[in-house]
Amino acid sequence: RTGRASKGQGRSQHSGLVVLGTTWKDQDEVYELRDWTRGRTGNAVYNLDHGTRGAKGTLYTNQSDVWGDGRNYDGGDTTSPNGETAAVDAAYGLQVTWDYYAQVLGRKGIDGEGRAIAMRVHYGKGYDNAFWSDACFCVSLGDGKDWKALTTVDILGHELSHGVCATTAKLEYFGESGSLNEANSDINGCLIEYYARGGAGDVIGSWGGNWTIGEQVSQADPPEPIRYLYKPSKDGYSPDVWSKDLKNINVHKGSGPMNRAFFFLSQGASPNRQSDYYTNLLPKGMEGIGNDRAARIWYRALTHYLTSLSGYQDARKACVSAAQDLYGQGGAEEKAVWNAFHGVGVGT
Ligand code: ASN
Ligand code: ZN
Repeated sequence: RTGRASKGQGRSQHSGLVVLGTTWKDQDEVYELRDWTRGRTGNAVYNLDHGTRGAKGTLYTNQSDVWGDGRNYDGGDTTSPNGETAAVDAAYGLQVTWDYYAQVLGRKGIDGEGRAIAMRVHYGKGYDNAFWSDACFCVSLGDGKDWKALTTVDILGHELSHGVCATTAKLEYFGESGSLNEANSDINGCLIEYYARGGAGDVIGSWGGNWTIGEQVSQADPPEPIRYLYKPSKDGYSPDVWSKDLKNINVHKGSGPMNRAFFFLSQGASPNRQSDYYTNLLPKGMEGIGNDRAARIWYRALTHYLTSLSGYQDARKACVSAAQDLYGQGGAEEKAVWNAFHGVGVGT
């Protein structure tokens, strides 16, 4: 390593003021947006400056250890070509994802062995998406056009969790396995947002964790999330319940029933709650087991039982086995798993 680990101050767009792991380079007298406390060779953030090529782009450096301006970059904002603020959000989202995997799930980084991650911001022009790539072990982030900069905690947690899946179950990105791959990313994206902010965000638009993805990048008023885990069909496309047709739909929609099963597993379902949070498939409702236990069950299923072509039935069996391994046979956790899958039409 060259340079000394430092703690910078970040002024993010989506997460307020944050502390960032940075590096002071004595010989160049600059700070780098590289975090030696996470990632064997330092997790780092790079500027693609609206390009789409080049393995990494330019590493962010700064004269001071204060980064970004905290502005709200609406989609289509072209005044921030090299804007550091997107880099702050990218660095922060990676940090909290890294810490969630370490502290909640006992996993060392994305690949399990602490391999460093590159975050590439300002990908393309008005690019309205974000994506993970196995080839570069990196995440690429657009500035958005219809959406705001795609650098929120839930979206970064989603993309980085594709890297976790790629180094564990390796769920193939089509059919039911692809839907489970997407669900793994949505589930962990939400859990990471809760981990970072606590649980006060149930109401869309308020600060805190919630069971939607992408509510912060919406430019609508009130905000319209990209996906709803508690009731996937609220997006107008995704099914709430499994069916045999599911294997033929887009993986970002086929993820719906698994997302909802996970919501029930964590939060339960009660006939007394608003109908969006309930299903007639669970006429008496069910008890949830909370985020941490649900997270550990899903993660054990992903790392010990699911394989590249697993589908929904396999996911149910995997979660039952994982719950038994972690919490004992016939316990409340195992029961919650059976109920949660039953609530989306998988198993009895
Ligand atoms: N943001 C999308 C995802 O992570 C990008 C894609 O469809 N590949 O699933
Ligand atoms: Zn995805």
